[in-house]
Amino acid sequence: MPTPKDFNTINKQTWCPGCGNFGTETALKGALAELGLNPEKVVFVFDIGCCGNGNNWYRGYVFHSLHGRSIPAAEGIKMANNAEHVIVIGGDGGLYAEGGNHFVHAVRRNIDITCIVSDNQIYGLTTGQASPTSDLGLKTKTSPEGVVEARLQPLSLTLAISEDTSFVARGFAGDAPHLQKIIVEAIKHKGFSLVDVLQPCVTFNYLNTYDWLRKRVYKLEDDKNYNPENKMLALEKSFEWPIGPNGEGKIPLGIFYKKDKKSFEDHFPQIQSVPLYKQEVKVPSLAASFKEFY
Ligand SMILES: Cc1ncc(C[n+]2csc(CCOP(=O)(O)OP(=O)(O)O)c2C)c(N)n1
Ligand SMILES: [Mg+2]
Repeated sequence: MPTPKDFNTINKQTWCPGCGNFGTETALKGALAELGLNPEKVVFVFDIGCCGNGNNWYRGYVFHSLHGRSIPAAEGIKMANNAEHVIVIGGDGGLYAEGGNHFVHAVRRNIDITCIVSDNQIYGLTTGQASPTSDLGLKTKTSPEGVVEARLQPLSLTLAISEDTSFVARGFAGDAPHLQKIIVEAIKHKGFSLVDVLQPCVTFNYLNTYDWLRKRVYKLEDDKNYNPENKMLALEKSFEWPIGPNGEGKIPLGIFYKKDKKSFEDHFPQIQSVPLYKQEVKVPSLAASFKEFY
């Protein structure tokens, strides 16, 4: 049986003490071990950012992409080898801003990738600029008077993208056991799964701290009437977010929406029994065509 430690490398993390990435790492490695997966069955595709630096501390097949380009890399990997689990780990900047276009189309495509967003509501690695999920009024290096743009609601966006949105969830890095349960379900889910993780950035985001989040989060599943198959209810819940100068309001956590749908790679009969990378590729000789240009 694999253990979370099997996913460790010999390197030591350089995240700031208390960084939310530690909670997410504990939950994700715990989820993989709980699912009985060995490192050679998993491909981690990291975006750029503090979260992306995890590429040094996760054992498995690991790819470190460009900023905002982790999703297309992951899609290519999944199509080349649909037998393995592909997990994207990126930031709110990389996945909702620079890579927002790729994110939208991967959701629409419903390709079988687990997408874990380290949502610290700021650009961490570049030392604190506003991101699409920064709260109104947050003072950063790019918003010295406070953010004036409306916050992107990533869960609402994902639910609204198309009929093929199939798994939308949110966890909190300060509650790793709960986050682990969500990630287990996300990895088991066939199709694109979003796990937005609220992750305090203890160095640059002075507003959305562990205390601030702890006071506001609650679990959807605590309400026995919550039905994660009801898309309109999920959409309504996805807009719940604290507003106003004192951050009045609550933040739901858990699986907002889940629906079984055919995933992108399942539409291709050619790769159902043998993954593409194992198939013999017959490359026709181009010599005759090139002769025309001699
Ligand atoms: C195409 C491109 N644009 C900008 C950068 C500079 N850059 C590196 S990390 C980063 C911010 C990362 O923020 P986020 O994605 O939220 O990750 P975090 O560091 O917060 O985990 C930026 C803008 C880059 N490396 N590549
Ligand atoms: Mg960030």
